[in-house]
Amino acid sequence: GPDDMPAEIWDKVKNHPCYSEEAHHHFARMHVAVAPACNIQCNYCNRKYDCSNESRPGVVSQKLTPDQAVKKVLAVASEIPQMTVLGIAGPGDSLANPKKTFDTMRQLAEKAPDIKLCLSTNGLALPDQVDEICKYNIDHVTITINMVDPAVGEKIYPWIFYNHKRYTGYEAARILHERQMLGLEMLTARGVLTKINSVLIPGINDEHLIEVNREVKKRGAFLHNIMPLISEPEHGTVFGLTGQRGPTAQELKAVQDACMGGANLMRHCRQCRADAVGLLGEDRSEEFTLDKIEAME
Ligand code: CLF
Ligand code: SF4
Repeated sequence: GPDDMPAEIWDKVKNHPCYSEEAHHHFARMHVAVAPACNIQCNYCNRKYDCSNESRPGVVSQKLTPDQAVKKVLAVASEIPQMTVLGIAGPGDSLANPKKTFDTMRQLAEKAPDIKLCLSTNGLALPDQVDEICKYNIDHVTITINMVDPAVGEKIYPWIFYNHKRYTGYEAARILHERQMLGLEMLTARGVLTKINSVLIPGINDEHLIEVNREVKKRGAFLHNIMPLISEPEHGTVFGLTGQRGPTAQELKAVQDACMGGANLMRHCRQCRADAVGLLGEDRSEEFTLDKIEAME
């Protein structure tokens, strides 16, 4: 609340439904699915569906061009006055699609300056994009960080695509880890508020997430959102095929409790889809499909 943080930070969180538990009862966010490509592979992801780093896996969102996305945001903003935040969270990785993501953000910064801009990324491309992020006043960035040790990381990420080259195994996880830490430090230095998402994968990073919490706190992360792996074998992810299960509610709570006293925890995440519209936990995306928006004009 306003009593335990500096005024300029409170100003950024007070009407952001993900960054403030209180705000999520009153303010809505929307996502536009402008970012189809991804530059890494997570073992819990199936590319046919939304990025499960930020969004509910197993959902197919309607992909938009930047111009269609801007139209949609302006239409939603005029229908839902509580809509304060626009996020880009897939269906792939926002920063693996920099032209589409920043074209959307640039237009919105001009046409809808009151809407806060937010994005979510796996962090691999982040250090190269910090200047662009600051240029359009994107002051909320989520990085999905599932490990701070490449030996854990290689069980989660089979490969990354970086500097025109594919890396696998330990080396892939080491590069991803270094880029995530560097990106987080750079955002903190520029005053961008950061949230860290971690996917809790029983038997792989459950105990390790305490160390993740410690390391991201040290680098200035504002919030840590520990989310349960949603394992859906029918969607054919690697973890689905190996029988990797998600955590029980008690296991999730135990890891969150073990992290108390470290970076502040977000506990009200609803694992939104990449084209979500409305209050957290509410889904009004069907009211704002492209054909309906065109009919509103
Ligand atoms: Fe979207 Fe994410 Fe921004 Fe929020 S969602 S990009 S920070 S505006 Fe929020 Fe949804 Fe959880 Fe994400 S409840 S999945 S944390
Ligand atoms: Fe899938 Fe997201 Fe991982 Fe990319 S970052 S592989 S879209 S879960």
